[in-house]
Amino acid sequence: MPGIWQIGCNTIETSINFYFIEFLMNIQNSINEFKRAQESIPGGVNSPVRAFKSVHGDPIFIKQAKGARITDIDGNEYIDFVSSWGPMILGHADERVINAIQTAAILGTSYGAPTVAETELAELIKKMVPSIELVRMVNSGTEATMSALRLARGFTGRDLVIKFQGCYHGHADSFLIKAGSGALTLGYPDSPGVTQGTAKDTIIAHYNDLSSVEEIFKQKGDQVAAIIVEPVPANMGVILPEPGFLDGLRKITYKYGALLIFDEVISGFRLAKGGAQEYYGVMPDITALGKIIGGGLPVGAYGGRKDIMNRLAPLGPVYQAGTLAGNPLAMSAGLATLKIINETRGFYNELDRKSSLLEIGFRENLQNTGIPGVINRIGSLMTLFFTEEKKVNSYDTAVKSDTGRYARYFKLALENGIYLAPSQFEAAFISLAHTDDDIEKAVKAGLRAVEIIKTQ
Ligand code: KE4
Repeated sequence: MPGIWQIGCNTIETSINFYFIEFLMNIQNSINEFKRAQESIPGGVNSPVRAFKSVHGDPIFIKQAKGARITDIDGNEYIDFVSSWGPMILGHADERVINAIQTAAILGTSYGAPTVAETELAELIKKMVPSIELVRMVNSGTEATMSALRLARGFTGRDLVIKFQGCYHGHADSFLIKAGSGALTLGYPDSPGVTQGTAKDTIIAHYNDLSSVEEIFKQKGDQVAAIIVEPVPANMGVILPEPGFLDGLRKITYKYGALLIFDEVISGFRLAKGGAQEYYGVMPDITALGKIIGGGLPVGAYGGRKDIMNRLAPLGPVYQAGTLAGNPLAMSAGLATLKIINETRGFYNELDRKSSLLEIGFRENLQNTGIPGVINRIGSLMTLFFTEEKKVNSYDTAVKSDTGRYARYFKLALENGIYLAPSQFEAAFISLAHTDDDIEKAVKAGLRAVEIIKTQ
C-alpha cells in the first residue's frame, strides 16, 4: 500500500501535467522502514515532530548528509533547512568536526572523569557568551533548562517560574505547560503526566506583552524564582521581540529579586557569537545552551553569574549530575564547531546575507501569487507563516496560521528536493554550507509550491 506521499504525488502529477515534478519521488523504503519502526518505537520516532504528523505524510528516513544536503534511504537528495533543528550551522559532516570526533574516539569514548576538553569548551563559551562566568555541561537542551530552573529556585528560595505561552524549553514537567514546538504542533501544549503540584508553580505570561508579566509580579512577585524565556522564540514559528520587551523583563526581575533565564538553545551561537544576549544587549542571570554547542553531538550547558553557579554541587547544595555530561566526543565536536565559528571572518554577515536572499525570494513568491503570508527572520532563523495577519508577533497571531496550507507547502517543497520543518510552528535554519544556488533552488521550488497551492 503506497504511503500518502505516493498518493500525493499521483494527485499532484495528474493535476499539473508533470511541469512541476521532474520525477515521481519514490520513498517506498522510508514507508517500509516507518512501518517497521512503529513496531518497536512509539510512533516510529524518537522525537514526535519527526513523525510528520502535522504535515500528513510518512517521514523520510535519512541515510546520510553532507554540507547543506541530506539523502534519504531511497536515494532522494534534499537541500536541508532543518539542519537537525539547529545544530548544523556549519552544514552536515564538516570535515574539521568529523576529524575532531575521530581523533577523540580513538582515545576512548567516555571516562566519567574530568578531561581538559571540557575546560577548553567552558573557556570558549565564557569568551563567547557575555553573561557567563561559570558553565556546567549537560547532555541536552532540556537538561540545561531544567537544571537552570532548579538552580534559580535553589538560589532564590522561591518556587514560581514564569514562562511564555508558545515558548518551548524542552520536555521537563515544569515547562510542558502551554508549550510550543511539537507540543503545540500536535495539539497538546499541556501534557498529561504533569502533576497539578508541578503545574501550579508555572505561571503563564504572553510574549511581547510586558503588562502580562507585570500583572503576575504585582500579585506574586516575592514568590517568583525566575522568568524563563526564549529571547527570540522559534517554537511557535520565529517571533521577534518588540523593542523594549527583553529589557523590560530584565528590569522587572531586578525589581522583584527574581532571576532572568535566557533559553538560548536555539539562539545561542546562531544570532551572534554571544547569542541573543549579545545581539540585543540584555544580560540574563542564567543562560541555557544546546544544539550548536555540540556540533551535532548531544551537548547542553547552562551558565551564568559566579555567585549563582557556585550554588551547584559539589560547591553548593543544588544538585545536578550526569554520567555522560562533558563527554569527550561531544566536547570535541562542540569545540571544533565553536572554534570554526570564531575563526571564520564574517561568519554571521555571510549567514545573514544568504538568509536574506531566502527571505527576499520567499517574500516575492507570496507577492507574485497573492498568497497571504508573513515572514519573520532574524539572522539565519526564519519562519514563513501562511496567514492573513499583517504581523505575527505573539502566540495569538501565530496560531491563526493556516496549518493545512503549510502542510501542502511542505509536501510540495519536499517533492522538489527542499526539506523544510515539518510544522508551521518551527523554523528554517540556514547554514554556512548553503550556497546561493541552493537558496535560488529553494526559492524556485517555493514559487512552484505556492502557485499550486493557489489552485487548490
Ligand atoms: P533538547 O532537549 O531537544 O536538546 O532541547 C530542548 C529545547 C530547549 N529550548 C529550546 C528553545 C528548544 O527549541 C529546544 C528543542 N527544540 C526542538 C525544535 N524546536 C527540538 C526538536 C525536537 O523536539 O525533536
